[in-house]
Amino acid sequence: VALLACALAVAGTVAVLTNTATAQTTAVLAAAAAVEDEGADCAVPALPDAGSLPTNAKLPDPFTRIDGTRISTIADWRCRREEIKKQAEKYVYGTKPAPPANVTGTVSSTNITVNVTDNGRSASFSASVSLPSGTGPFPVVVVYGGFADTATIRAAGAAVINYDPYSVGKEGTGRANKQGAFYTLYGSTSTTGLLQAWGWGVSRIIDVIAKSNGSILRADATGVTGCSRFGKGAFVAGVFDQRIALTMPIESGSAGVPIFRGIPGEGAQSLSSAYGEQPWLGDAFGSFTSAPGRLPVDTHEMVAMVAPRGLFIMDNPHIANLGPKSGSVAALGGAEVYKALGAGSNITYWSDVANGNHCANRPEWTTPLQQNIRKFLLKTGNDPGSIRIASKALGNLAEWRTWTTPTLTGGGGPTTPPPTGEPTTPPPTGEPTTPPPAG
Ligand code: MCU
Repeated sequence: VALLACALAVAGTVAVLTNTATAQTTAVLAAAAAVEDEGADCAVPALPDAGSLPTNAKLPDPFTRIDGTRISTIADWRCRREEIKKQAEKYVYGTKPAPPANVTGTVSSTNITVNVTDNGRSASFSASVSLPSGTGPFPVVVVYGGFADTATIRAAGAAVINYDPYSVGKEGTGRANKQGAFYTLYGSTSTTGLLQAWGWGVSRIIDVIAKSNGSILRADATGVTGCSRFGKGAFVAGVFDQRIALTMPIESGSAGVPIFRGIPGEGAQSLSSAYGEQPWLGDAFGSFTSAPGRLPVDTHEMVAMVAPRGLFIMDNPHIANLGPKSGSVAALGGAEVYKALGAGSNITYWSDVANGNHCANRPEWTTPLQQNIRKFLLKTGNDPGSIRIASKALGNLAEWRTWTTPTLTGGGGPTTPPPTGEPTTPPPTGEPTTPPPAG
């Protein structure tokens, strides 16, 4: 029933604006990294088993290392981020394998094929490509399952790759019988969940684009988006591949952006429901569904892992099951890391929308969608991000943290924005704008 509702919702009309931006030269803000994981060389302490973790009812401090010390420089973030990555893999999503031994494929103006060999096994998948008008090579937005405003994406000047995540990780299987290209390579009993597997597929698409001759698609400017379960997936793709320049989850709900600890009484899908519905999360998350306070990480740190790259979180304040208040707390918490890295203007969280239908195409998002594509993919714009939370779906970060946001010194952090690229408008202060409730 939910899927049918989603399918009907995307069929709605789309407000399309034409990109009128001129090709001004703008310093590149928060260029994506050239590699999937810039911190792969960082030493991360051994992580305890799930059963011996302490309880912390509040959101863990993103700035405090596993050894208890706090980071003090922007450059320190690179290896702190690697700690969060390892925790997120071990306790939440499952391991994302290191880049495979061999990735080949083809890119045409209508299709992309991906062949991967790793672990002595091979698997393939493909996806269709829709180019915008104009002359390439074009930046790419990988759209999961068709759930996004693809007309606006193309009108803004980016190509759309129509990615079927189920070709990489199927739904409807038990946890011990996972299927799809990822599990062909890494085993049907892999404890890695579908969200991570789907993101792995996006990473392999980027590998193929990078190895192509670059005349059709650009590998240095990839976006990713999707709605609902595919919003969960798009979020996780951006968290675990630092080559992704723009991450755009839509109405992701539990197991997506909202804090796992969850605002009591909000009515969000429970963790046990999300964990049990499909093997989206890693198998290890089963220990935490009724004890999220024992998680040493929460989703504000997944938001932080995307920093300082572009992040545009779209949320729906009208469906309590999506946990939009818990989503706002994740965004506000993660935005503290963006600010500490000097990239506060690179995150947008937007739940101030009128239409309550799940996965509807929304006129409110057309302009910020275009602005984000220009800024992070085409690199022809520099509009600051904004935090626009519908007042009825506003959570209170202050109730969720005991930590303060440090002033990190120095530059030279991973993908740090160059000082010349600073926007002229002040970045969001973290104080959400709360427009009057719509209707
Ligand atoms: C919000 O995403 C999911 C939700 O977690 C599921 O419980 C429901 O069945 O499907 C939603 C969805 O993916 O809708 C398209």
